[in-house]
Amino acid sequence: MLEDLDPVETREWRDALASVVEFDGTDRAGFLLEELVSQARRTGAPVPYSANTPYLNTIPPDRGAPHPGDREIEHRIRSLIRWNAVAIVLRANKESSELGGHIASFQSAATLYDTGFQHFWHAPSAGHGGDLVFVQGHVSPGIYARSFLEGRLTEEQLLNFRQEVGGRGLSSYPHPWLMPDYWQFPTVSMGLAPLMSIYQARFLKYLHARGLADTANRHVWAFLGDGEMDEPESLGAISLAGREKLDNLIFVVNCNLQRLDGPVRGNGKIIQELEGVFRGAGWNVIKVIWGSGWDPLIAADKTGLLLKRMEECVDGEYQDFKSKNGAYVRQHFFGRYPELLDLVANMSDDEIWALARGGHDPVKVYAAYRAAVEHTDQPTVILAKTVKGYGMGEAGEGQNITHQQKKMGQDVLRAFRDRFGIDVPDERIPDVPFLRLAEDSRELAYLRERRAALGGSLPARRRASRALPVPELSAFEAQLKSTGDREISTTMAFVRILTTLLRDKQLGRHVVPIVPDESRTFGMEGLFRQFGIFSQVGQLYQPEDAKQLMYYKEDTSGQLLQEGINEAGAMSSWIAAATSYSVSDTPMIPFYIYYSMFGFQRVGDLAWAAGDSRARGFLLGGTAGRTTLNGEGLQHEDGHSHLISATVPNCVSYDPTFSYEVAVIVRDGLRRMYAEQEDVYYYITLMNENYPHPALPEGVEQGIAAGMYLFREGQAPTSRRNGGNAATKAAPRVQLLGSGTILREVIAAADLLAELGVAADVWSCPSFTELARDGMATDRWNMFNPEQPRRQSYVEQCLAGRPDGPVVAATDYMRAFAEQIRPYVPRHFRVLGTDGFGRSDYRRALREHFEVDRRFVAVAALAELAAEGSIPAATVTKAIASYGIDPNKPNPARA
Ligand SMILES: Cc1ncc(C[n+]2csc(CCOP(=O)(O)OP(=O)(O)O)c2C)c(N)n1
Ligand SMILES: [Mg+2]
Repeated sequence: MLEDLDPVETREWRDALASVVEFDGTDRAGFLLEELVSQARRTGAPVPYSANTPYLNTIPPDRGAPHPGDREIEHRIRSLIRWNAVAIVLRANKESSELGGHIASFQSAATLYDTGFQHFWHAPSAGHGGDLVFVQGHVSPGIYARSFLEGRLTEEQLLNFRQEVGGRGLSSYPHPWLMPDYWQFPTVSMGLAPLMSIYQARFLKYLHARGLADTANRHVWAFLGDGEMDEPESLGAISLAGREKLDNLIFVVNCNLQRLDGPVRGNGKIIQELEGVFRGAGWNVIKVIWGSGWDPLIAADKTGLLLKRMEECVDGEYQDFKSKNGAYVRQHFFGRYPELLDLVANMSDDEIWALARGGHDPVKVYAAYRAAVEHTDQPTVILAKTVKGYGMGEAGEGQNITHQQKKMGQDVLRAFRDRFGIDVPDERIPDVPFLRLAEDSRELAYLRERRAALGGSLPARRRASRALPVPELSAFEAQLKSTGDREISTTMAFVRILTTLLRDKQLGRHVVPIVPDESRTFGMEGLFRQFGIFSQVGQLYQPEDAKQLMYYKEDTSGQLLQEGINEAGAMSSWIAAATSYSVSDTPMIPFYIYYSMFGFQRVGDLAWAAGDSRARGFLLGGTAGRTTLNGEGLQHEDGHSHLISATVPNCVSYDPTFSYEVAVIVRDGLRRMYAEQEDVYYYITLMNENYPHPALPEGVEQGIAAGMYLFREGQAPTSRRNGGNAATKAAPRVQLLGSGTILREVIAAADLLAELGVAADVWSCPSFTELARDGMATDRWNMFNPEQPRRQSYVEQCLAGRPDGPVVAATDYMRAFAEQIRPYVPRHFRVLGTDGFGRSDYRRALREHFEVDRRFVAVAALAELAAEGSIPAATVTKAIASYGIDPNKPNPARA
């Protein structure tokens, strides 16, 4: 702090400012100050930068929009909701605390939600597409409590809170998978809601700009915890929201100063910290710190001492005050300075205790929300200060233990009842009854009138939208033909399929290509000019490559979403597009293509949330395969994304080899997701290795989709060993399975085996994961139907038609990928795969290193034939030697 060298002069400047404010208003005052600051900076005066404003409400008392509701009625409604929310958790934990649930978080946020429900959030209705509300996961009891009052949920459902098996109860947290007509957004994995909500808001702008849906009056509201803001994902995309001027986005951060273990910022102030961060990112920040009761005290604070006290207290102290009582606040907050004690001298301890925080004051919250929805050109964050466990008294108010508190004793419940004026007689307190509003009550009429005015009840989720006309497979004719000698990659095949879809008269508009700064990697730069890159401001510069055919074109109606180096953001962008059928009744077909290594393992939690969200769309893992993307090394070469994708129950994944397989899979995905409206999404790996592609064999489409088809039948060789007497002694035979580029090694292995007199049938297996899922389902059916004829899994059906002999599978993924089908292979079965860290080298060297090239496939087949007794073990030894394989080479899984 600089010293005040001339207090009289200082006073003159202050007075001058005060008179400007009085006669010309605050805007003029702000203008003059900016001029002065700018002038001072030019002279080199040290003008310190501060991203913060004083620790006061952003909206002064006389500036806020007045609350239009009946505050008494609203208070009574809110009190009942508070009670029922407590009852839901207490009753779920009556017998044992096995089920859990949270009380304190909702109690701190009740006014924040209620104000939205009563006055702001539109349900989808005529003339309004509906606002999108991301509810903080663990406040779900509060939301159920309101739905109960509205008559949308039964007492039985409340009693079954967190008992979701069999669909009888209410889900612990917001899960569209479990309550598909109710919850829109899964939020409880902290940090995902802030990230996903930003992209939902941006996608609404995209739909509007492209003329696909009118989203102009819709807002996205994300309710977040102050502790949750510590997740990197929470803040990771806020600069995008600022840059893109997402004025349809409102964050409400419930600053109850606590997280699970203790204070969020005991030694600092979370509100001030977040204010600085969001202002720096270009957001409109509205702080709602003090309730109306503080207004006269702040107005009377002529010396600024009250503000000084407010600013010097850290959150740890503020939390402590609210865990005590009015006398304690008088002594420890006001008591620091005698003048402040004077300020509250005529207030009782109870009155001091009743000085509420801004987030508990409907008037302050309403004014903030109104200002937020009216603000243009910037997203808004509302930082609302509250008390965690508000009203819970001794059971947890402001206490470090409050987050986990699932019990409230009789005395505490009685105190809670009295504090909120709830009508429950003493003798009924032990039952913690669920309370309804009387049919003829003013409260119920009010509640209904408010929701009717806003278009209906929320939360509500749309399950299905209109079906889209999906093209016939023949639309991808070029991909179904042989490429002859021309060598292409599956990535190139995919880009052509994508281009065909983009040009499709009916479907094209719905296609959303998404890239995280990798278009050139995948040969997609041709799409820039043809379809444009979405930008809300168009292109304010002439691109450097403007004269070229495929220049970098940004456009207000661009179709491509270029997300920059930001996989988490791009994935959230994909989720927004993939849920557009539900959120905006506008089915969209997103294709997000990225380095497969930076997909499921990088943003796995978002992939899981996408499953919960019932997202529909395509993920394309480009440059896939541990040995296929060869020069990039250990952190690029993916040999396991298929294992992670298999963990998402409604993710259907494929590892195709040939261009026609990609076409069949994409077309089948379109059919399932956009014609049948199944809630699945597709993960397809694509490779950058070039090779010739054969034509679509006849009748294999279903096999491709199911995950396996006979690609080539092994010729019964006129083997030397059999002396050309194949008719009398059948040649030994194996079944070879493969996927991705390694299928080509498998095909080559069949040729090697033929030279040794072994017949090999070759199967292309585009999805070991789908095969395994079918196998498990069949197995389960058999277990439960012991007296019925046994059903065969699809793998068994395929193999049943083939002569006996061992099975070998090889892929460019870890062994566990193909191992998934072992239970359904009732034969000798050996799996090859790429376990171990990748590294950079030629593909040939890598496939040798990981033991997945044709020679190893052939040796594996021979080894199994020997184990079966069909050939002598010496044949295997001989093959190992003749192929030049070093049997003592280090194990790649450990190297
Ligand atoms: C990614 C993730 N990590 C941890 C948790 C467990 N968790 C649930 S609530 C919570 C504390 C939340 O504190 P805050 O964000 O301040 O919300 P409040 O309850 O105070 O409103 C934690 C740690 C989680 N749900 N998600
Ligand atoms: Mg908190």
